[in-house]
Amino acid sequence: MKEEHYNASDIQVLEGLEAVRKRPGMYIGSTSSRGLHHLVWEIVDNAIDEALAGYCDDIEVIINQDNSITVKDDGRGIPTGIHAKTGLSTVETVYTVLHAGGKFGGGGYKVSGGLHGVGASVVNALSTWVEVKVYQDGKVHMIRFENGGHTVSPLHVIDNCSPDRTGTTVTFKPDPEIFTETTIFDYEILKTRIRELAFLNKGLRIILCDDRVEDKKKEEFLYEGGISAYVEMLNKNKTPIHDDIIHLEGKENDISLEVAFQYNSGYTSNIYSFANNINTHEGGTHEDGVKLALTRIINNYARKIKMLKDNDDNLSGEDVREGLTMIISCKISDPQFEGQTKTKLGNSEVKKIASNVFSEGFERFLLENPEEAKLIVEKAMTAARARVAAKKARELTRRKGDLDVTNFYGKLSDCKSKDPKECEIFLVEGDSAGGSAIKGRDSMTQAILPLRGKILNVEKARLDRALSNEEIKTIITAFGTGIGEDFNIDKLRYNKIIIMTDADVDGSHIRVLLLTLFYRFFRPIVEAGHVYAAQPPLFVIKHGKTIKYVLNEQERDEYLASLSPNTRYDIMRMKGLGEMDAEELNETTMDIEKRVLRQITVDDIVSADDIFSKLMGEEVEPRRNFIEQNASYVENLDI
Ligand code: 28F
Repeated sequence: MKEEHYNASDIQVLEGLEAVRKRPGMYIGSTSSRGLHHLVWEIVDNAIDEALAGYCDDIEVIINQDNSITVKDDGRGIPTGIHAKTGLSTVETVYTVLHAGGKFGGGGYKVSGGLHGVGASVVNALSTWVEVKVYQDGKVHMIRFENGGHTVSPLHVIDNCSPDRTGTTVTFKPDPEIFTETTIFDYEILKTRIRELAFLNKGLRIILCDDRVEDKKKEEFLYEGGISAYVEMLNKNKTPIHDDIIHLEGKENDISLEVAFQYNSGYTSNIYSFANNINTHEGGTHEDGVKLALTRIINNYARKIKMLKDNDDNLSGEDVREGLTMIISCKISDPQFEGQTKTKLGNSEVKKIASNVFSEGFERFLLENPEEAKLIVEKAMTAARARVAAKKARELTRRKGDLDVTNFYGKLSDCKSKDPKECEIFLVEGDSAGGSAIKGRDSMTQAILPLRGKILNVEKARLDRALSNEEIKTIITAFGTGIGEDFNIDKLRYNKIIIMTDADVDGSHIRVLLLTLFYRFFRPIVEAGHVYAAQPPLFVIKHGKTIKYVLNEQERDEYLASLSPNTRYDIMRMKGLGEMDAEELNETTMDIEKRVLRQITVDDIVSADDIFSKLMGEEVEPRRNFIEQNASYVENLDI
């Protein structure tokens, strides 16, 4: 190893980045696929900051063939001069000193998200190599780091460029020693977040390229309409009840708030909020302020135009949010993220500001658009009547034992343990599979709920109608969380909810109906990752005395290839859960040690909502298009 002369700042640099390599989870959440993709967001956030500062219009993200990532922006370019404090170039400082990223130093602030905004130096620490090019003053400056952030070639000019070209290009290769689960980037994950960032930053063009595939994939995301375009996309398969997408924005002492929304004829509420471009899944003060104002304004207006009589009860928050698609975007200099997954905005001063900004804009909209206003109030009042009806029906699903016991307990074979952390419930299609599951299960921790009838399609139903469906009532009672206004995830009686249906068309239909129910009425359960799909085997291969169950074609072919050519295999396609006896069902699909479960997540709010609306919604056209476009992907369609 050649003689290294480290000065004080070198040692501080190495200790800083070494700390990141020792405990990467502290800086990027985890070293799973999620953490891997987080590296991209750290770099993209820096480019977005440059766009927010008004100096960059185009960002490009390229997945290179070796799964390194290149991010380009056409901003000012990271300053190439010497950084006063470190004696290094600013570029080298930003990439080697932890927390040096803070773009505008003390004065300004980083508005884009990122986990604690430690940014570029963390990416450097967790990469086998990083190359930064800065286009400035007609020159291309380059610096290269290797092995977790060591500068191997300090910033130097490598080329000329046109004098008016400025910007920053960063290429990095995540370190496989850190990202042991995977270092392969997922195009859909990158696409989802990039599209969301384009919605949240109107007018910003972000291009995503995948150079790993033959016909190099390239998609451009640019929404002049910003979050109004987001609402338009979310409502594209629904029936709006008023034409315009309402767009409100305002700013009070350094906090800016933007809201876009449109009511549709559906019954569900799709409100998504963001703080500094981060998806605040758990809500927070921005969302609370808007919701409070929405309820107050609609009640005031309804009373003013005498649609609500003096002795009528107020419309509830749930009533005024029925059929509402809304995006809330807040930009704030010192965001406090709270909650289980750090996705709840905690700044208390935001609530009043959000309420003021929203009230002022929405009151004006209602006064200027009496027709739309009337439609919105009418919808809320219909929802209120249904809510009252649902309240009566809901009493029946409360798990206080006052339910008619035979009806409920005849259906659920509960587990002995009462500790939710270890219990799981299987929702099983049909009585015969239900019977085998009850016989084959571990009765200490596994509950079985056989589903006899079809689950109602709740995409098109209000809660009161959903509660009239026996299967749904039984499911709600079994979960123990209550539903609607009473919903409380802390009362969930099972850690895992496992949908166990056949791989055929009927089974898939029941699974989608259940997922629609969960997505519409139990979304926090899905977002917390409690919902799974069991993977019953598709084939059984018998040769000699060996019986091998495999999940799908790929596993079948891999297994067959592993057998010596002279063994005579016969392969049988499993007909369904009902065909397996208790032993087999347990062995292949239920036993915690042997089974394969697929966790259901709602990461992509746009496509999840999109798919449910298309497949389960009112409009036939979008459903036909979706099926035509996706028919080629369907395998094992078993009519
Ligand atoms: C592909 C990733 O990282 N873009 C960036 C800039 C621009 C400036 C900057 C960045 C100043 C003192 C920290 C330029 N001119 N894309 C990027 N573009 N950082 S990162 O400044 C760095 C700060 O220390 C910039 C004038 N002001 C800021």
